[in-house]
Amino acid sequence: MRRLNPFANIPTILTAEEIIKFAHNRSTKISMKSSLRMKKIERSRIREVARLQEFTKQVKTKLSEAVEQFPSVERLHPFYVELSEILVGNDRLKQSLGAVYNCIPPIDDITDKHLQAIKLADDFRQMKKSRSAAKGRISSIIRATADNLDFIINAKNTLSKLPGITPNSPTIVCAGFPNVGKSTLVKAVSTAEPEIAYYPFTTKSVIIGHLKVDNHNVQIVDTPGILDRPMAKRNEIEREAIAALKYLANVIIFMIDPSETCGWTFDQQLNLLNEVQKMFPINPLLIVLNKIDITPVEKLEEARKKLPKCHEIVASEGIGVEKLIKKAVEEVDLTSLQESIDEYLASLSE
Ligand SMILES: Nc1nc2c(ncn2[C@@H]2O[C@H](COP(=O)(O)OP(=O)(O)O)[C@@H](O)[C@H]2O)c(=O)[nH]1
Ligand SMILES: [Mg+2]
Repeated sequence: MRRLNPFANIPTILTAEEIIKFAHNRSTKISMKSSLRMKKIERSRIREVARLQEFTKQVKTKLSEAVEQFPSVERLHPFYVELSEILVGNDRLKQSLGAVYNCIPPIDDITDKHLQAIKLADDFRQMKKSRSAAKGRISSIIRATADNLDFIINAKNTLSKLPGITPNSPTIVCAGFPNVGKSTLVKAVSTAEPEIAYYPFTTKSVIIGHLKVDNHNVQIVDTPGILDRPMAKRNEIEREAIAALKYLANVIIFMIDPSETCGWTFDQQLNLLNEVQKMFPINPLLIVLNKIDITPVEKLEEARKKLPKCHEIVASEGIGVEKLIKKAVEEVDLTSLQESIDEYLASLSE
């Protein structure tokens, strides 16, 4: 199964000073095995040329790796595009990547000119001077783009912590107030070890459970601190981060605790349900009454009256959960999910 946080496997990106130091170390380690019959000055020339070439090669490799190994925004799953926009800003990111890449042609120019000078020089001191002048000028170019490299490094660090999603699996997202039983449900149905991942603007981690329904790998995502309190208490950025879940949730399970032992009244829970429905108008949503084992009959009757189409479970006992998950997966339009995945994968290999 292909798990996908497109930012998770970017190799280390070096800062400007690290690149300079790394390339310098490599270039000074170069020792040329030249024939002893050769004149000393020619041996020096070969060595100076090789050192400058090595310096340039290492610098260029580090710069282009930073850019090329960073996934391009156009090819990201919309879930990550949205989060990358909120967390780092896609325009600024593109700008920084472009700026780093644009350092390469002038570095080539400087290298060519100074290699020429080394080739024409007629004493050792002149050669050495040309080599260090080239390194100095190249280092200045890299230092001038230090902010861009720092920006890319920070972006990588932030984005690599996002949850890895499997784009070809139906994804169920759990919502509802704290203590209604969301984590209990996720634990009850997950067969593989759940993953724990960071989600922006919450202090808690999201938990992604994995299970199999018929032949499908299904993910179930518990989002503590995200879809568990009224939106009025959120700032704009938090709301956007929550809205990004619309790309992830093929179906939402909204859990209600009619026993009210969670500490929230039934009506408060209905209000949150309304908000979540407004926030995710497109995503299919199942309403679930949990803890019906400890809900007084009259409260249960009232809940059923107000929510005639809801499902009923006892998450802590695993009662009704299998049927619920089956229903949830039925809500997912698997054909169109497969089509959008095919499209997405095709765009990756373009
Ligand atoms: N009686 C009863 N307790 C439950 C049920 N499901 C969850 N709980 C309990 O409710 C509490 C909160 O559950 P939890 O899954 O942590 O809620 P979350 O905050 O929504 O993730 C825990 O003490 C659970 O054991 C249930 O179906 N019946
Ligand atoms: Mg929980």
